[in-house]
Amino acid sequence: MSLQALLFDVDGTLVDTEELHRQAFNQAFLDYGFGWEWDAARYRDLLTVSGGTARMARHIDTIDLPAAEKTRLRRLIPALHREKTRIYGELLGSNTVRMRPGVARLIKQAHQAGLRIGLATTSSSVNASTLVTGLFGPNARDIIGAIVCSDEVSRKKPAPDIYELLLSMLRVPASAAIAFEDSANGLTAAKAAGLFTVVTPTQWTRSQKFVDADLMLPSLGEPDQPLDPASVLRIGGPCLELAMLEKLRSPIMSTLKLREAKS
Ligand code: XBP
Ligand code: MG
Repeated sequence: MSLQALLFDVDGTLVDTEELHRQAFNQAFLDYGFGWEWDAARYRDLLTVSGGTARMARHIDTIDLPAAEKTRLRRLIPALHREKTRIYGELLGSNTVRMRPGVARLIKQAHQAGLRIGLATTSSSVNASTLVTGLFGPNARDIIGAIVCSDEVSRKKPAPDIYELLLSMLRVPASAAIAFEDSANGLTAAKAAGLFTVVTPTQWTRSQKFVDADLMLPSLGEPDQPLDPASVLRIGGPCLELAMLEKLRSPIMSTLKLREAKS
């Protein structure tokens, strides 16, 4: 079935925002008088947990405190996450956030070719709408056909729910769409939804395992920011173009990839 939609994860794929999230978490901890500071290494570990509230719960689980104190702190998570989200919104407003290499170019190519574009994020809807308006302007929804956020599904990534809902909102079968992700949880979610998935990790997720990625690239590249020789060989050009995707996702290419992986 011909390609009808491109589905992008947000944090780490559309834009590299995890540093701003990390700063927002740390500022919220400070505002609450907690002596917690997530440095880059700690945040990289905690990013294996999807969703800020679950991430904070995991942190509480790992610190050495009496059970009653942990219970008290867990009760504060919703308020703490609202504070973090407020601060993150301010950081989005005071920092220039650009799409990762090749993303704006590929979305434009796809939109002009009549494909539908969807966003699927584990982040909260208030973050996603602030970001999308900042990136695509007031007419963002002319380009982005649907956005699904964590608060709209019962199970976050790595469950497929977010991608299944996005596909149904775009009225596209999984066989006619391609997902773009940066994390192992996101890849698992997309594959469980039956999607051909391109993974472009960031410094925050590079050490994660991407076992069944259909295509791994450092980024989507740009004509003036060509990819590394191995990636160029894999996709047949200096950066990922819409025209390449049809061929790359064909069953023949998948078989060849399988053979390459086994050799
Ligand atoms: C990334 C996440 C989010 C953000 C933090 O989402 O896992 O939790 O790190 O945002 P995705 P929240 O890569 O799926 O876009 O604090 O709002 O969860
Ligand atoms: Mg992500």
